[in-house]
Amino acid sequence: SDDLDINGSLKEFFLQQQVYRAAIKEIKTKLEILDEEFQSKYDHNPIHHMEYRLKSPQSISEKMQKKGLEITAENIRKNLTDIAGVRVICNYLDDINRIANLLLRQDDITLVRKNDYINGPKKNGYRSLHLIVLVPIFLAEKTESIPVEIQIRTIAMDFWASLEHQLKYKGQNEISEGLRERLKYCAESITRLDEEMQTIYKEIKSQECQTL
Ligand code: 0O2
Repeated sequence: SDDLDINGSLKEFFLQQQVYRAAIKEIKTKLEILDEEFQSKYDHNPIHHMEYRLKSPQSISEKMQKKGLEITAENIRKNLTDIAGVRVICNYLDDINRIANLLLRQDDITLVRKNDYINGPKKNGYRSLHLIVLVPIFLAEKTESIPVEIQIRTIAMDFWASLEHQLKYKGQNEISEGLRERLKYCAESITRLDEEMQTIYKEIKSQECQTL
């Protein structure tokens, strides 16, 4: 019947989606375990919250077109490393590297690429730590290494990135040079806030240690 007449590549695409969803679950669980350990050992949660997304078929095909590649299951798998996306929003600046390093030292995680937009922010002021990692997914008949893009940032960086993303995509026109400068200035103010909040946190913690 028509219902069973799924064409080969579409079927493969749905099967792929399932492994990308599994990869998100694996990363999510690993990060939750680390966060819970920190909570019980140090009474501190490095992670404020996490967000997850599977790239939509429409954005997959847009990105493939931009790269000038034919849309086949194999090409997608080989060329797109951000189909599975996890965003980790941390409380403090130091939590970002702490979380990244603890994840990367796990035996089954392979780092493919690290983009440190915190030590080297983008020209527009964007800051975040981006990791592309491979995580093994154990299926019935084989094991697949699946790429996941992990964006790690503070609450403050996330606030800026969310609003900047909306402004960029909402407006019909290009953002003027003057407004771009002002957005960048906001990003710099946020950097100072993040540093100050980190310092305040450390001072409070060290006072607590002295009174114990
Ligand atoms: P979406 O909708 O978030 O998925 P790539 O473009 O991924 O092949 P690149 O340049 O290495 O290659 O990627 P990058 O810059 O490391 O990471 C891309 C993702 O980071 C973007 O995903 C955004 O989520 C985020 N990002 C990067 N730059 C900016 C920025 O200037 N502002 C904001 N708000 N977010 C940014 P996508 O695919 O663009 O979109």
